[in-house]
Amino acid sequence: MIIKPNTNLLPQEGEVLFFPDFFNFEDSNRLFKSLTDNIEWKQEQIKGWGKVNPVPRLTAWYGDSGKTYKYSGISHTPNPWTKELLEIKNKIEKIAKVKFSSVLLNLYRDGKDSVWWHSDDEKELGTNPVIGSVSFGASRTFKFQHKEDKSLKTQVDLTHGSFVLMQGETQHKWNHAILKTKKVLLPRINLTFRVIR
Ligand SMILES: O=C(O)CCC(=O)C(=O)O
Ligand SMILES: [Mn+2]
Repeated sequence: MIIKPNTNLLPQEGEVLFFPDFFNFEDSNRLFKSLTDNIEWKQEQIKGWGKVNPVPRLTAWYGDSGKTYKYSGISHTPNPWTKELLEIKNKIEKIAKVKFSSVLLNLYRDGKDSVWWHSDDEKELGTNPVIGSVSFGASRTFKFQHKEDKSLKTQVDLTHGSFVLMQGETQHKWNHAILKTKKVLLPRINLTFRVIR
């Protein structure tokens, strides 16, 4: 499917705008390599049903000092912004028209890594949060499903250098996921920029 930049992927209740090739190929390659090498990637553990399991991806948290954030039961204290992260943040803020205070990074080592159905509706993000999502590396399918009417679904392939802006009621009305796939053998990095109140 060819998607026009700046059109809403959701049929109702929320806005998800997709910008493929937001970063050109050369910048995308450079940023993918420097994030792979220089971010402090961590293997977090997640507790549930009396068990402790590794989160199925590596993660890192960067942002303004003093903004801690709970995600999947884990409390994160951010690392300070790096030059590359500020470069990405400055570029997407021109479109998002907000100042992001933090970023959660995910490194999916291959198709076995994933993020299960959820929405980013933690109270620290406030009502109708604006979330800017940037992807580098292997393409992965980003799926949406409406929280009440589960027959409402949509999806988009998040390609190298693409940008997704999620806003309005998106996080309150829709869940999203990156599901496991046998087809992807290469790594992907995703950055979700957030405004923590
Ligand atoms: O990897 C992605 O594109 C999505 C990541 C995500 O939903 C999250 O970290 O909250
Ligand atoms: Mn999310």
